[in-house]
Amino acid sequence: MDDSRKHFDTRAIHSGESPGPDPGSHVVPIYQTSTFIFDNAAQGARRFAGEEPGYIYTRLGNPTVRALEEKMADLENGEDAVAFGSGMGAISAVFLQLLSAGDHVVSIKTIYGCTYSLLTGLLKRMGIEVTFVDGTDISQVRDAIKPNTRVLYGETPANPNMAVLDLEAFGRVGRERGITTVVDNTFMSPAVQRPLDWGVDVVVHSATKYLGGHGDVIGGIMVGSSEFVSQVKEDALKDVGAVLGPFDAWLLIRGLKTLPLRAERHNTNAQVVAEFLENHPAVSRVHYPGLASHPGHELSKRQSIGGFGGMIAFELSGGLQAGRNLLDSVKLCTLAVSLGACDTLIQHPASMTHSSLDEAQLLAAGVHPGLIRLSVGLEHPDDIIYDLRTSMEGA
Ligand code: LCS
Repeated sequence: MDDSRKHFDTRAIHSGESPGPDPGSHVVPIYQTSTFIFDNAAQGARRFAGEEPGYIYTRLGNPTVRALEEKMADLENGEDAVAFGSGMGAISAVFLQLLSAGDHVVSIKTIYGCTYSLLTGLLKRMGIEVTFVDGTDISQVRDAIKPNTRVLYGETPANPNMAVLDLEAFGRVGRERGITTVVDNTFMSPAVQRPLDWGVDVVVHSATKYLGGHGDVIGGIMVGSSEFVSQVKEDALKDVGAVLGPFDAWLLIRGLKTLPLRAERHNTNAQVVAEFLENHPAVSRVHYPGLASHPGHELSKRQSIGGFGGMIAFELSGGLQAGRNLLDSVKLCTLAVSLGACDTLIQHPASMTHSSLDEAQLLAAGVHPGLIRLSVGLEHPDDIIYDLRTSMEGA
């Protein structure tokens, strides 16, 4: 690494924050405008022809959105980034950019419910085929590759069962076979895990989660090579149009400045809560990579930074009904989907985030019907534990 390169915590605050045309602003201004004025007709023509830099129209680029993209490219150690109106906007754009009718995707089997339904619904209808494999066994990824495979898709830790994918091995398989590897880094954020460092080609995010960090914005980000990012901007963003608005970009820039601090607290809180759950008699199984009992613990220790993230999944000995009772009893934890917010969120994947999968698909994807998912927030851990314990014990 270049010695002059600043620490991650410093870059989260300073990257992408160049003053631009308004040198008096301490923070990046919100350029809340749909279009940009040309000095004259010739300049407009030059900008459209790509002969002169400068903004044209916010769907094609906006200074506030650009500041976010520069910050995220830096934090993920990528060459460039492009922002979207949602995580699904980013994921669908990447698939649309990389795939044509007749192509094949190898995806790990446990992924966010809408990514699963995108692959098995819309993309299937467009003539794209998918094979789902158990990503914890990298030989399954390799063996599923066909001559028409164009994308290897992974998510780690997986939503919702926290299965861990070996990023280095995944990137290597892609490189050996000349296939683009794409990894969803939503569950960790670049404060905890940087897939590009392990040889993965493209990172996608639901920026809605840890990047924003406050549960007040929907957004998406894709990070990769400058060449791929400019292709996506030219095709899958410009012509499909899932753009991020300037105000939402500004909220994400603001959130990112405290990502390193928030990640530290999410990590330590989740570790303590996972240990509490593992030792509670009402809990039959805890899925958290920070626990020695997790099959991906050693791997996660190697490929994550400073902890194991804020997401936990667990099963109760009383099964689905006990889980429903818990969701209805909690008082501090918020009963809501999404994750990565300041408060602790609790939800039931089979009937909520992954309800687009039928029972057989859920089982095949490794999602237990009674699984409860917890996004551990920034509250004092004793208060989170108190709420969970009293709710599980029916107090
Ligand atoms: N990738 C992952 C891993 C996700 O968890 C989500 C949303 C997305 C992509 C899509 O991002 P969005 O378009 O919502 O910004 N996950 C959700 C969840 O687990 N609960 O609610 C949404």
